[in-house]
Amino acid sequence: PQTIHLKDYAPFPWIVDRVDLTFRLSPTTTRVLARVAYRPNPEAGDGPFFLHGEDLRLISAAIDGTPVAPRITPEGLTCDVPDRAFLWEAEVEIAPESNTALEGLYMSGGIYSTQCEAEGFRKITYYPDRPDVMAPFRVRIESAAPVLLSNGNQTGRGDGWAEWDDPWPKPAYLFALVAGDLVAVRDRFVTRAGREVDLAIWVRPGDEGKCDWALTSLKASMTWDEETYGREYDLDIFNIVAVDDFNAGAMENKGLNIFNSALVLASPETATDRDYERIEAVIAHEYFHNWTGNRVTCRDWFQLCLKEGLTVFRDQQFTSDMRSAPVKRIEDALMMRSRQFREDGGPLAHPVRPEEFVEINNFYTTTVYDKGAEVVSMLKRLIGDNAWRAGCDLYFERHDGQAVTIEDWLRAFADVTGRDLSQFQRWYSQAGTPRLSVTEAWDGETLRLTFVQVTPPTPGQPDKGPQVIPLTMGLLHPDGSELMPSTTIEVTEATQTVDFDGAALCAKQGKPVARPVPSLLRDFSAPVILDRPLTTEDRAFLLAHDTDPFNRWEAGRGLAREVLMARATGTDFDDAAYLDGLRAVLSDPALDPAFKALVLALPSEDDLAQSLFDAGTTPDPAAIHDAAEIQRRRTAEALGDLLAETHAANATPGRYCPDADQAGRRGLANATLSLLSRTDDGARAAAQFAEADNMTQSLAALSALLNIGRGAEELSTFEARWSGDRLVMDKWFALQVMCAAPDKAADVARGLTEHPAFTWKTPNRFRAVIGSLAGNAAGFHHASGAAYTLFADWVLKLDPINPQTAARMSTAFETWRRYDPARQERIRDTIRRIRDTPGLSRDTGEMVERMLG
Ligand code: HT7
Ligand code: ZN
Repeated sequence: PQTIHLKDYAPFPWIVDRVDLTFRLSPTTTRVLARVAYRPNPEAGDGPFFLHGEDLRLISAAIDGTPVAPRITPEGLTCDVPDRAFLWEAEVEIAPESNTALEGLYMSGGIYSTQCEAEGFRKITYYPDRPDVMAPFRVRIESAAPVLLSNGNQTGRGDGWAEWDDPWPKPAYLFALVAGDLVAVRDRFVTRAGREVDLAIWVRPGDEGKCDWALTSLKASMTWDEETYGREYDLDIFNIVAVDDFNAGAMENKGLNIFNSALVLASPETATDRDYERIEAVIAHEYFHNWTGNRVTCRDWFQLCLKEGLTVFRDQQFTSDMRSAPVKRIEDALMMRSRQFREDGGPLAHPVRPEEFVEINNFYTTTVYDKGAEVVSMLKRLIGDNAWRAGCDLYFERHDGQAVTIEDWLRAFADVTGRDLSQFQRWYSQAGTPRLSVTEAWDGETLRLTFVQVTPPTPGQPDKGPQVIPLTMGLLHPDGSELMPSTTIEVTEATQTVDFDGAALCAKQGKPVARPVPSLLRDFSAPVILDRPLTTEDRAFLLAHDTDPFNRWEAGRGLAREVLMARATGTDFDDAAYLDGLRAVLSDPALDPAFKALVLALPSEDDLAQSLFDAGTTPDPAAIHDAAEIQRRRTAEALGDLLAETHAANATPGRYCPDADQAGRRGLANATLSLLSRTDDGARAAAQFAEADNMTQSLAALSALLNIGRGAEELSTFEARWSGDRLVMDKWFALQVMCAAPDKAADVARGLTEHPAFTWKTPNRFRAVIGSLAGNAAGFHHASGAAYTLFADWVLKLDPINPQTAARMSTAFETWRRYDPARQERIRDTIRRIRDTPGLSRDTGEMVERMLG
């Protein structure tokens, strides 16, 4: 397969002035007629007239009405064309019903739907399917289906047809069409400028009652983007459609967002608090793309982080504003460390802006999205809020309607601030997580911090230069008070020292002179690994006194980690400081329940495996699992009464509402319930399951029971009640695999693949069973190797049907080099088995080659 390089970028030699598409829909023989007005691009060099096209049956092609005979290959066609403006017409035939890859035009539960990002439009018609070719689209849909939707505004509707006009030039990846038997839940939004926008959420009949939250979230997003960034909506209609078969979470097609139904539909009985929060965030994310992605788009797919990193950053800001900012920051840091650091430290590491790819779908990664958002966040932190807003305004004003690059993005901020951002740009070009080591020296007066930054080699990048690390920090007096306001220092050198006049700071606060205690990387101000020798006492001190919520949580996390790492490696360790810390946090009435729940949660087993590996120890997944289980029991025994009180006080915060306050209280109650089950034999969990009137409490109770090896009866009750609800049943499938004991996980998953409701071609169901197996760390890495085999068998079965999802699944093996020789050999043989399978897709092929290195 061909590797595409960023350095080879060249503009398309023609400009597209207009696209007119007519669809005659049929499940097996849809006809697509394209009329496209081309003219030579004066800013591009010469080149062949090449149009992308895959799996299309060309019926006819003509230029200015004269039939032509293009040369067709599996990737597209070339044709001799005049050196002037001309009208291209082509008719093709496609079969949406047999499109199981879910790219292009496909059918999901009888509904026609499209997914064109990144390169799906080429499965609909012959076209320059690249993001820098932008054009206005008009669409005519002919079909007996009752609902016919496309981008933009509807301009005509008759019996069996509808016409749509999108006036905003867009790349083909933002094209969308939906047709089928759908019902709308409607609302209206008036923009700041007075534009009246009809909002509609389209769902399968019967799901109308589950759209309120998505609509509420959409209106909140529209208001927030006006207030925070001055960005308004620009069409008269905003449609969202929920479909069941979807490779990802959602898609920001212009004026017609298409969503995985799991990220739209919610009712208290069927969705958890976590689902509500995700729906709110993803609705916002796709809406925010209207400016960051659609109005200003990417020149090429190497620039993907330009829209995704920025839009994730914007949705994170939105969630912080709607809910708790500290809790959101901790959750984002957890996500970075568990997923992105893992990717950055393994064979799939790549820069936020990659420089080569085989299959672009493989680069919709946590590095591009989440590290991309962290890079945006650092930029804002470095230049300050006012310059941030001015730079964004300039970026939108300068590039509206254009397809641009990271250089264009950074230039807006360099121009606004006069700053040289060339070193900052390394965050986009260098892969790997910087490790920042800090040492302290105190001479009775001055506190000297010495920073050393190293970014380890990653595939194709042996040497790295130092990066600009914004390090937000504070200093605490040993009596627990703050000695100075939080400040951000810029670490830019490989080795750098910073001095603080500790004596003067103490004197200024009227305190006796004493060695200050630094609180570093507050608010997780940069995506780095902070290497800092802290004692248990230091951690306990910071947990008790730090005013930065992130670092307070971090200190508690550090205490938990040292206990678990010691236990997992067979070292004696006193957990008194950890338990005292938990006691203090749980008893503090001033702390947010959601924050308490985060402190109570142990680091995940995968996280611990990575920490041990980073510390030079080979992780043993079984020992890590046992260490965590033992600690949960010990915590339950030591804190029993306090946990019980906390559960009782928070479990039923009133009539169900998905807001942050109630969700935080339920989250805390459920964290305590899980611990209490270790000592009450599941009595409270069984009672909660029996009484729960919402999915959050029902599922948490079931999970608590399954985690202690009980809950068989409740599982059956749950199945009987929810067998008709596909989204709830996904939870039922996933929970059983996630909570299975390590030696049973593969068998549980295998058993579920034989369940009549295991509709494996639906990505949500596949992920619920097979994806969850990889999420059960001790089960996945069980020494028998049974889970590796089962997992690979299913990836191989899915691959010819849906390569995109299969490739993504295969990344479960990316950590294989962490483990002992026996496991390494097993996993390597499994990856090789996948690689050597005849007919393997380009998607999965690229992933396994990269993992083998
Ligand atoms: N921009 C979208 C990314 C995407 C995608 C969505 C659905 C199916 C396949 C997809 N491939 C890429 C979603 C987003 O980030 O907003
Ligand atoms: Zn996005």
